[in-house]
Amino acid sequence: MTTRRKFIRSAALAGSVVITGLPELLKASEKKRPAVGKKPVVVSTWQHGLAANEGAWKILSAKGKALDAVEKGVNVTEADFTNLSVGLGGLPDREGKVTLDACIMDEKGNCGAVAFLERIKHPVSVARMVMEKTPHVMLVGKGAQQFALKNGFRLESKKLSPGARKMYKEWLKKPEFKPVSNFENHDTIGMIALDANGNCAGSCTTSGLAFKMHGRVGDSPIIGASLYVDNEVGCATATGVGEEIMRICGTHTIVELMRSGKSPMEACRLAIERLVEKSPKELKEMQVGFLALNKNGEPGAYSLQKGFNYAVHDETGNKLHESDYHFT
Ligand code: SD4
Repeated sequence: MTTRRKFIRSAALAGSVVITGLPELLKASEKKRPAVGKKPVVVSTWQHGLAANEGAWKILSAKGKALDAVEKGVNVTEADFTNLSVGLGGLPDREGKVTLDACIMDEKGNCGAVAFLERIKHPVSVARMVMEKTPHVMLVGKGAQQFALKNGFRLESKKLSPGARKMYKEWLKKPEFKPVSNFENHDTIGMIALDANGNCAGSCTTSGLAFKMHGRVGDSPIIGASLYVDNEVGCATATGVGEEIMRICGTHTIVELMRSGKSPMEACRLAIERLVEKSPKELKEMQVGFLALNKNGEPGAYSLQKGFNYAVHDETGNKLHESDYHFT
């Protein structure tokens, strides 16, 4: 028997307006719902998403779980020591320390996160362990590191990557903090996926804003800000200036907009508009990019500024797309 909840959901996914609960209309609306054709599919932020998607696709194409795909996918980016915005190769804070933030969420609403974590190569995998092995959602700093070490992770070197060392030295000549619009076309990686069984999951991992204050944590480990998954509706992830994303609980807002019938792109656009409307800050120099995926496997994105791109891998291949944006 179809419940009212399922009816609202199917109408929302079909992009139609819910007018009445008549059983006849209900059937018609369910028939009109687009075939769930594009699954599995994985979507991730920025150009580095292309390589990460390949990692995720190995799992998705073998009918594996979205949760495994979003962990293994972003592990590829975390392991790339030349990447200046994700993992231990990332740019440090103003004290020269690389501090990592990450989170993960599955189709059942389970979630885990780590923040302000030092010297661990795969923060997203520690986040998954927090989700699976503890009664908590988030561990931070020393406690997160101790938990990781107790659970088989290795303490890595304190040394900055060559690229990060060079940029940090440069920055020290005139040390002022200014969030940049986007950095060499890559930044935080957020990944969202729908697997062959129709389940969603997502992950997000970053070294955070370059040259931030020591102890600063952004949106990336915050469920509802950088990442949100609701298996009835879809999922969303975020990149950019975390302080702005947190202010509007960005990805939770997007998932709720999709629940009420908006397409992923519309939902991301409305969230960007909300952010512009609510922010007390001058946003012209800042970047925020939102990325969403609904249960039909339809992705969508929107950003504050030009330049945000995202990678989509489905059965037709792995391609980079440019996002539409607010400030023209
Ligand atoms: C943060 N959202 O720490 C992350 C990093 C990022 O542009 O995406 N920077 O705020």
